[in-house]
Amino acid sequence: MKIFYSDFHRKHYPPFEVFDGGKRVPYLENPDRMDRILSALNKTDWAEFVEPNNFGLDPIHAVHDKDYITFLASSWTEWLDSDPEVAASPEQNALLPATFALRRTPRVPSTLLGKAGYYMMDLSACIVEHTYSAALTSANCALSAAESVISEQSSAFALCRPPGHHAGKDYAGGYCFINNASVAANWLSSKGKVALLDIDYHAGNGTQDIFYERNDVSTISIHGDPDFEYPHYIGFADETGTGAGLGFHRNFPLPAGTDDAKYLTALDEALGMIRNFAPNYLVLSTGMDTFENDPLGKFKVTHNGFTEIGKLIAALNLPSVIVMEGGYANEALGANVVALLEQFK
Ligand code: OKP
Ligand code: ZN
Repeated sequence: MKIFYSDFHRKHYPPFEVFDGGKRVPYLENPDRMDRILSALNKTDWAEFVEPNNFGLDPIHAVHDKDYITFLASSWTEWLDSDPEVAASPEQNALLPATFALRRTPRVPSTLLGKAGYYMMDLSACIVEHTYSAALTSANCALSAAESVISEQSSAFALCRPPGHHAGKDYAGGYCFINNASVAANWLSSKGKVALLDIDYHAGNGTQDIFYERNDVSTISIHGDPDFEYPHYIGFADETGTGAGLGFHRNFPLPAGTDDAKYLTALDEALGMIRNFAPNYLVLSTGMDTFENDPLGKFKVTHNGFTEIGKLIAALNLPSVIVMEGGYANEALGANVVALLEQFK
């Protein structure tokens, strides 16, 4: 299986993030995650690593607001220029706003910090020097995997970092800046009908936002109920799309403690909907944070659970773009990714 990956992600490693309660903690979405996955894949006899191609900005702008992308591109330098303390020790700093656009008005602020609060949904999408380039490279991994799925009509893995599914048309959040899976799904949608299934533990709010009015890309997310879980404001069962997209989005909010059996029941229902939609391609937003030991999750999916999840999804028999999202139990991450991927060989 082709694995699209670039080492460039290492240059995006913010020195901290801010947890609930205002606690500054080490950045959980760290390069070590990739090292664990790489070493597990290297032990298989089927992983073929490929550098991503550069698709330019057009496929990114096709999904994201242009001014938002410009903000990502220019904000770090502006942040350095605006604050001598940041310039004195850039490696200890990150761009984060402390004021947010409450129930967003259409007026885009003119200042850097105004824009930051407008274009960010939380305190975990920290921008540092190479964040924008790393996010572009990550999106190029997803696009390259999509291109390979078209040319080979078989599945490919985009080993993306930073992840993407929380990034909306014009906002960053939850370690995500560019919505890799959505960029790939939108690119694929010119070749056929696309189903985008999100199995990350957190609701794929960005993906929901991007395709909410469309019927050519059907989006489904299975996740911790936003009644108790991040992202808190989106991902509820009654959100099913709007306009032409009505009925083409589905959320499966599940309770804390969801185990293999309960997870597989929900997955089976989601897969039934995908079969009804009869897509030509599948994009799989693959988060491993449903795992029982994940520090950010409250589900109880086991290692064997990921094998079963992989089997059920692979049985759709669709050429699939498998896109890496979250998963923070680093010591188990490699084995869990391999367990799922093996079902798609
Ligand atoms: C990204 B992905 C927890 C705060 C939540 C953000 C979580 C982002 C998850 N105390 N911080 O979907 O894996
Ligand atoms: Zn997640």
